[in-house]
Amino acid sequence: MVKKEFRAEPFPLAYEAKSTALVMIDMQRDFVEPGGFGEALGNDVSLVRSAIKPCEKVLAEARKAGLLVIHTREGHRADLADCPPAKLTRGGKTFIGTNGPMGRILVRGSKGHDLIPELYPIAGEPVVDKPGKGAFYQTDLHLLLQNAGIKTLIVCGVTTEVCVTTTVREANDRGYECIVPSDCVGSYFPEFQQAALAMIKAQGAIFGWVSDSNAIVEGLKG
Ligand code: C5J
Repeated sequence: MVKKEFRAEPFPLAYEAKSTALVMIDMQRDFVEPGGFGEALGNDVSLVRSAIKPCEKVLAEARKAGLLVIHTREGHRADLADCPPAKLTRGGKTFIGTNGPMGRILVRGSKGHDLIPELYPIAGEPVVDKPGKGAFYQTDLHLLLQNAGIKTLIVCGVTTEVCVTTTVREANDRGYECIVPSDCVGSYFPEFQQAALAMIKAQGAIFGWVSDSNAIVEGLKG
């Protein structure tokens, strides 16, 4: 057994490459490119785009180290039958399923629903389509991870306080150890970014560890 470790807070996280996966959460055009869902909600997408380069670095190293890499996409069926009606209208406005500059917002198959070219999956990397914020909710992610013998997750993507931390909480309850590189996750709200990361590692890693892209790359090279 080859145990290595990642530098992290609140303490280093031991891991084995063969039981570690990189999970790239929702790096979709709708969230990180101008004209998508994120911007339709009134957000400045430049704040989440800062995660792209660090994610590229971690993704390249994970591929080199032979880690299982899984990508997720948030989105719905074209008829929105899998979208709770309560989510369709928020604050008197409708976003999900309406037409945006990149097609129907958060609808599978639209341009905005696609993953950004910088972090596009390569052959053999599963893409998990999720109808909710958490990547385990109504998906086969747990099954894929269990069948591959995965115990540790490196979780990157957007947005930190919504889909990333929802997924980390779900993963923690299912027995996975999660490490989140702080520069590989992004939020439209700097104060939420900071608070979400602080919550993960609080109370002796209450639901995970926080690190950064350099520490992950160093750990993988180890
Ligand atoms: C949101 C996500 N923020 N991927 N989705 O609605 O974080």
